[in-house]
Amino acid sequence: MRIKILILNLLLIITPAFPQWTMKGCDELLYFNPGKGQSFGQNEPYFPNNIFGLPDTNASKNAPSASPWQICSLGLDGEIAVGFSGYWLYNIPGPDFTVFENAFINPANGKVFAEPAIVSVSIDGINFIDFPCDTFTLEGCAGKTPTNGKNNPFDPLISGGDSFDLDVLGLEYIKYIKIKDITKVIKNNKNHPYYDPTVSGFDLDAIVGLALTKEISVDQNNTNKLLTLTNNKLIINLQRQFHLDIISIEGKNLFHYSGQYPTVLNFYHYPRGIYFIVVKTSEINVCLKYIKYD
Ligand SMILES: [Ca+2]
Ligand SMILES: [Ca+2]
Repeated sequence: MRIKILILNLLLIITPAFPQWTMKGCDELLYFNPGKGQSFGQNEPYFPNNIFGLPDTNASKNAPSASPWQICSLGLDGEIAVGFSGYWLYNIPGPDFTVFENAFINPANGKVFAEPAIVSVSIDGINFIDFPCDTFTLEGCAGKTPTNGKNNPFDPLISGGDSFDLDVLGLEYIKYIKIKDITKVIKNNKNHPYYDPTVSGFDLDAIVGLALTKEISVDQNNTNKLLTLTNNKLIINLQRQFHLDIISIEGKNLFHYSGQYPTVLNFYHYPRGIYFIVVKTSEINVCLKYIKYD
């Protein structure tokens, strides 16, 4: 069986020291499909800057963000996907990103006014994997924890919002985050613990990444000095300690290798599909994306 490896895209991710993570709010819109019943903050001049960057600093559990300059309502069943332009989000110990909605404590009944959503993540922006979300308790969903806008938005212990850990899905790296409104599970069920007839859909304030690494596109020939990917072999010409991971299109770590000498790795036994090869040293992160087919 003849196997060809087609390099579709070659990316070089460089960090001055490893690990050194960037923390920031999302700043890339992949797509937005508004739902029904609400159009607050969905258009210019508010959108999409109202969901980029950090959460509303005036938001609290008693005074939720209510400005179209800060909030975009997804509407019932609305869906939005965003990313961090030129960055990858990595799985570090503990939470990896936080989703800020404008949940608040309803003074009339002391309950959280929740407009929940399912959170999903993706490497390619096409195939998304859902975080488990209990539609009754809202455990694992976004949109149930108020924002503490005066606190550090990069500290999940005090920032408020709902934080997510890629460990739950067994993923090492992602590029995109999707928010899908499921507020109808509350609105249409009088027995729901969060029931409120006035809920109208998830209101997105911000999504903050806690471990991002910048990617820089480089000429393929330059990268080939360090890495050569040909047919079913990867030749690594590094003369120092390195770590290599092979990541599936779903973000799962298929293989890990540590070494310090020039090495040849065979991939002939991998089924056809899209893979990512991440090579790290003390100074660089290199990520190769390729399609293998026969
Ligand atoms: Ca905002
Ligand atoms: Ca994590």
